[in-house]
Amino acid sequence: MRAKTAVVLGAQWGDEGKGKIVDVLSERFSAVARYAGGHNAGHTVIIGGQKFVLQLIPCGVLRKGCQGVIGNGVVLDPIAFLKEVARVKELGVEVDGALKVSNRAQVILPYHRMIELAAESAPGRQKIGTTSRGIGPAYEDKMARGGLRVVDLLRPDLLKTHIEAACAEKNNIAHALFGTDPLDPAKIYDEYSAAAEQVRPFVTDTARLLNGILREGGSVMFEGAQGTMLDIDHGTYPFVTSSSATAGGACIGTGVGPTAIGTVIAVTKAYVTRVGEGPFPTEIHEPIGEHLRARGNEYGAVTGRPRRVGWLDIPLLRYSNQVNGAEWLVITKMDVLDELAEIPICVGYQIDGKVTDEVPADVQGLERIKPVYTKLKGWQSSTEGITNFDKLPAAAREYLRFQERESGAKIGMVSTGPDRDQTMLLP
Ligand code: 2SA
Ligand code: MG
Repeated sequence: MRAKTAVVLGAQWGDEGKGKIVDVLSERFSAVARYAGGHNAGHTVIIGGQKFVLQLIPCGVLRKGCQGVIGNGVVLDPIAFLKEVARVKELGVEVDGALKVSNRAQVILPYHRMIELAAESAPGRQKIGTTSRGIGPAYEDKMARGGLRVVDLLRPDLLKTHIEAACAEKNNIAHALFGTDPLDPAKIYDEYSAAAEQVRPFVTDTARLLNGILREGGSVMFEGAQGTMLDIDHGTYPFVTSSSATAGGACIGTGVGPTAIGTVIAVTKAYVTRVGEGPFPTEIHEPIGEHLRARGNEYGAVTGRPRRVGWLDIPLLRYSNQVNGAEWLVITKMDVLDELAEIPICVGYQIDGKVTDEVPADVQGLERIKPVYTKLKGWQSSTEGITNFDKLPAAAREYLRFQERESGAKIGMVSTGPDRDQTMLLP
């Protein structure tokens, strides 16, 4: 992990504990950049008992002297952004100058949320179980070349005509398709032109900034949001988010070229969770799932939704390592398994009688998977806060080494609790 740049991302469906890991590693980096997603993310960091839940702001800003960047691949809700800035300032974090927003990032506007809410509840539409933040519709506009970028948010004349034209179109669509009441463009303009002035000091060409930092010998960490299986291309489509959560997204979403990527670190829970709809091969339907949910506090950091819980899935982890080119794994929430006598791990997929480790591309295929489990011995003692690998119970060490052998990536770090200090490096 000594490369000058590292991508830190989720290997599963998000909530792997990236926030904490980015925070721990940020000590070694001059800058931390978010490259995808928006305020649908919920990155939790606990420092000295104080809890920070960051949605848009990269976790690196919590470390004094670390430059935070919101890259062009992010969709930015200016109102949510300003609220979050105010919130972290209140907690004593220095933000001015330490946080920059890409002038090429896309802007989320109120009609994005309106359309998402309507579409999610419309009969005949596929319900994804989204976070209702307008993320999907904002990326739709980006790809359709009809979006508003931060650079244009800052030009009142452009902002006005954009909002008027967009409202005329979106109000019509939303009304025709979903019977939704129209939004008032004048009201939106007043609110967003005022917000734009407050966002202005943060805005810059962040690709230029990041490449400059690298040229001068500095180091950059790319902070992923959501997870590999929620990636728009590589995830369990259509039950995915609308951005490139995988490692390739770091280049696209920041304007730093692939030759500058030093290493990729995939964060994975010692088990698996997913929130929202969609296939989940190792999902637990027995009461033990409820135990893990409660023990691991598996509720959405942003929406409070209960997360679905499942056993560690090796084919999925291998798939994630492949798609991301991940060399390193970080295992989080080990301690949540402390009470179990034995721990099932999925080592293969049985589909229509045949065992494979290929992850099907289609939802139907994913839903036909019968996981092939192997059972490892539990350790039934507390691992919470242990910071030395040799002090872990033998069965816990074997659980980790098994993941390493089976997934083909090296475990660099294990987290044994939410605090910064509850972290161990592996020999
Ligand atoms: P969206 O809103 O368009 O991105 O939703 C599409 C799918 O992506 C999932 N998704 C997430 N899954 C896990 N964690 C996320 N962030 C928050 C958290 C979520 C929360 O950290 O807990 O508080 O509920 C996140 N963001 C998006 C989403 O569930 C859909 O399946
Ligand atoms: Mg989260």
